[in-house]
Amino acid sequence: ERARVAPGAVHLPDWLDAARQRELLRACREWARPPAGLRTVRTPGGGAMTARQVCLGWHWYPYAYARTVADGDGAPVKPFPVWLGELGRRAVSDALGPAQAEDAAYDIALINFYEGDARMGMHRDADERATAPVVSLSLGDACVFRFGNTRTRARPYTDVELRSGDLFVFGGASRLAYHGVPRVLLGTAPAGLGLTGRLNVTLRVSGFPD
Ligand code: MD3
Ligand code: FE
Repeated sequence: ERARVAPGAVHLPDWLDAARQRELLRACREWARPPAGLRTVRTPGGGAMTARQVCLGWHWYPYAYARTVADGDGAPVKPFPVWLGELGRRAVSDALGPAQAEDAAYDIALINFYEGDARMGMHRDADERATAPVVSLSLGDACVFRFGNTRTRARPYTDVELRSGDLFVFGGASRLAYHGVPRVLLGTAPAGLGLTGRLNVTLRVSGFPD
């Protein structure tokens, strides 16, 4: 059942059926291959993200976007497929209504692979220029997703369990809220999927010129 976690933040559990989850996983595994494949993201402070990432359309590195894998093998970033943009608009339409989906031209996908004790600290996604909703799709092991507020990475926040197949859309006032993944619930992936660990796909509108 759908749940509105905050204004503009809508959770639709089990939005992708088992067959669509398998299709999306298969695509993610192809995108993860080099060149411009899965990489470890290093932060300017000398740390590294524990989730590994691959990007489509635009390559994210802390804290900007580029067309090549500036912090990896230097290859051009893989193209953002048309079908993924259609999936994004369908997601926004189902979560927020068709009017919100109309001119959402999705052109960035960030795919995070969580293995072992990978997590993601509280942060805001503020490197895009457009204000269109962010679409999040989860595959594999469930996680604790922490949805915070727009002022501080600390409380108040709401913890929500995200499971394989879940859709979460973050628009309006929620677009700039702090959020993170304090833990992955290892071994909770659906038996038929063939994934150990967790994978999250976010779709974004860059607002950058081509
Ligand atoms: C709320 N990913 O890629 S998905 C990220 O599960 C990111 O890998 C997490 O945070 C993950 O930046 C969380 C939920 C999510 C994604 C983007 C958001 C929540 C968001 C952007 C704005 C507000
Ligand atoms: Fe984020």
